[in-house]
Amino acid sequence: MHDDALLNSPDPAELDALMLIIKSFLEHLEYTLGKDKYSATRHDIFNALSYAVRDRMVERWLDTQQAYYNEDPKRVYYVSMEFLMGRTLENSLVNLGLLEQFREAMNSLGYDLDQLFDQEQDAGLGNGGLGRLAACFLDSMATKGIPGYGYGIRYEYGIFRQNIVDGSQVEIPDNWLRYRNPWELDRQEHLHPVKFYGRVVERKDAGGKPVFDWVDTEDVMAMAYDTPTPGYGTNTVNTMRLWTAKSTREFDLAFFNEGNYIRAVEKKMVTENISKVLYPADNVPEGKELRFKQEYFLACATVYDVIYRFRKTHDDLRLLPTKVAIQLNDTHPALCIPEMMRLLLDHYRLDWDTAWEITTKTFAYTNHTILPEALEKWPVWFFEHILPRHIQIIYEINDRFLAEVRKRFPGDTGKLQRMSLIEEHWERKVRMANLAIVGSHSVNGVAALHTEILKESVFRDFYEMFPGRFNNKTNGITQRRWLKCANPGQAALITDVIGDGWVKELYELTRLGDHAADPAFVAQWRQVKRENKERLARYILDHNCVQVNVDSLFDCQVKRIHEYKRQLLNVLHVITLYNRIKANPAGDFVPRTVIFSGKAAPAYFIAKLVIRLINAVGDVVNNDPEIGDRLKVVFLANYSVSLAERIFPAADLSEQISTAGTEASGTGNMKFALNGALTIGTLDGANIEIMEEVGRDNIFIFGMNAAEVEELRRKGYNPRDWYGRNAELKKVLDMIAEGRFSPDNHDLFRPIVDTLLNQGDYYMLLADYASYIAAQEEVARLYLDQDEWARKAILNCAGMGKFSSDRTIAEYAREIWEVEPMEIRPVLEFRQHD
Ligand code: 4GP
Repeated sequence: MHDDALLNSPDPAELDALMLIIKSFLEHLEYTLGKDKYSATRHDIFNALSYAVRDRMVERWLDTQQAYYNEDPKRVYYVSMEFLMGRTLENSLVNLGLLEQFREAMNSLGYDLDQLFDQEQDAGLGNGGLGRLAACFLDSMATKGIPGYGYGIRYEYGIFRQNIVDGSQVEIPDNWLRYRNPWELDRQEHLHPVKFYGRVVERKDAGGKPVFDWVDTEDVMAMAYDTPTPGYGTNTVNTMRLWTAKSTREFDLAFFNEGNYIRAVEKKMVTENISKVLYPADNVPEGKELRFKQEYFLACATVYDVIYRFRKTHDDLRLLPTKVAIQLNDTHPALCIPEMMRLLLDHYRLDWDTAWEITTKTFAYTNHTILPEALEKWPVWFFEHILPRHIQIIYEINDRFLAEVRKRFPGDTGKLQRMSLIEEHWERKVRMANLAIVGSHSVNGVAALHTEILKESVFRDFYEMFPGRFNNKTNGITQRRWLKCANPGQAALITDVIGDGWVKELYELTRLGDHAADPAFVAQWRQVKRENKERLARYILDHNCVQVNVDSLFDCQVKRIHEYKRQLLNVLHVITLYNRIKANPAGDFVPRTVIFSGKAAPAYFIAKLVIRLINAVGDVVNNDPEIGDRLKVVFLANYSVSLAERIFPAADLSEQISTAGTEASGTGNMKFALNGALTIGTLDGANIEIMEEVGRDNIFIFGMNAAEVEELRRKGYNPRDWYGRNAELKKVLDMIAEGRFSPDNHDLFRPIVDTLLNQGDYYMLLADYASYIAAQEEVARLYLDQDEWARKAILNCAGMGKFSSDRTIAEYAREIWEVEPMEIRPVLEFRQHD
């Protein structure tokens, strides 16, 4: 043990605090884990430390829950099929204000805290932007003192691990709970039944009113696991409650009595499958029965819990909307709407109008994508088979709603067809977005442009009918995780000049602008960036065996692999650069390291082929001695929150190059700019608002805007025109098509070129190519002036105030939820917690 630091500590109170931490850690190591210094692994040390941290969180957590119980504020429920939390230890220490104490305590025992952080497995219970947004929102709700809860599913397997084998993505199951999850507490007492299948029997009650009994169901139990979510610089610790599926009985007695023990156990296993695995698709629905059951499982357990909690202190359900706001994170949890109706009608026996008013005043819906293929629709027969009572309720909602539409727009049958909750094609389907809009009092998009597109095209009919329902809430990110923890060098530098107010109020960063002209500050800024790049370069060498030049421009595109995000356009640029160097080997080129990272949905053929192409291009470029370190291409495997935390701080250039009108918002764009990268991007999603904040001179904008994309599509877009007109582009596409990057299989990448030349190039890469290349030339020119580049990077960071999720949450709280922040004071009395 190295206890010198401890012994030298001058302040007795501090010494006490350190001793308590050490005691708590050692007790957990011994009593919780049953280990001593001989048997403890690094992971045991991590777990014991995490328990010691959790203990400190639990005190404030109970205080917070007690205060909610006593003061009965309006509560917010953020319901989401995904929470992409990443790691928890460092963030908790930072939010609790205990980082330095724990660092010192662990140091005195001979442990390096940063190394222990790396022991933690990511909680990867999400695919991408939508799930990560939910995680940032939990941080901001607690920080802003909003009485909030996250409700989701505790998948046993989160998003798959991505390995790259011979250039291709290979998916490995993510068994994240194998080494225990020290942050959660199981709540055996919160066990709610969830029904499936069966049939509905109609009868009359004593007063002659119809009663609907849902009978002969197969039931699954939903069991709660709670994770405390602490705010920064407050006593508030909120709850994320995740449901896990348990069979109703340990054994199915019918089988058991027949002596069929194995069948009995099998049945139990099948039931528990519901919470087994996260569906790994981003921005597209998975039309599988199991996914449908997962969505209902979440809806049913959550609505039950919300009403149960409300009824602990209230009898009159009509008051529910004054005490409860439920935000639906996309349509995935939209079954909450008919589920609440079912409880209010069938269980609490309210009349339809009262139940409907309570429901619509309680729910609000956020849309996260306008890709038409991404709007969820479930076959009516799934409902008839699995949720027979819910489809009756949905029909009734629809009948009443369409009657209103008819009244407002007489004779407009097109409108009726488009707005109906039921799509009447050969397979009848329930349109979940229509259900979510009709059943909510608020519908929001996640960036200004996105909301305009919702109002003007995707949901135009609904906007005409309910103009007041639509509103925008531009996304944000938490600066605690994405700057303070991820980039301690830059965070410290900023704090040196403007103080640390930015950690709670990101608009404070505006004051950084004054320092952009200070040469000493610019030099320090460049130094921090360089150290971050060195760190990433070491990671790349360790994981990809590629030595990159830290003086080169780190050009990064990290996000899910999707055609609309156009990683392929970036590859076309890389090959263009390669050709230019090859054509002029003695020329002067600004050296670049192009970094890609991201997962493709396992069934998404073209996206996986793009990963292969990136790696294949890397093989050629990285091993060409004539190219040297002027160009390198690396694909970092297994993009995750913790890998993102390494990449953002080291980036010079942020690639946000989706076809205008396709990316709802993006949040990676914000993380990059906050970490001092310049953006090259289209006028899409939140890029537009980033441009407004940082100034047109400090961002590289290229390509068509959303209106121009529409216009070209209307006129008729022929990608071959662009191919024929641009010799460099033609050469690049020919090289891919002819197998220049796949010498052993010449046709390997032909499908990629086919999507562009023979299948219409839906995302219009070819139309934007020339403008993209020109913008990249401008990037390279600016990079030659390192001080000027750094100055612009500082101005980017200074302009990020708007993009804190604290601002976003404050807007939701004020404009949608109508909840007030609440201060939590420590209480000492016996804590009562639900
Ligand atoms: C994503 C959007 O693609 C992204 O633009 C947005 O920033 C994010 O949601 C958060 O709002 N959508 C998804 C999805 O992740 O699965 O639909």
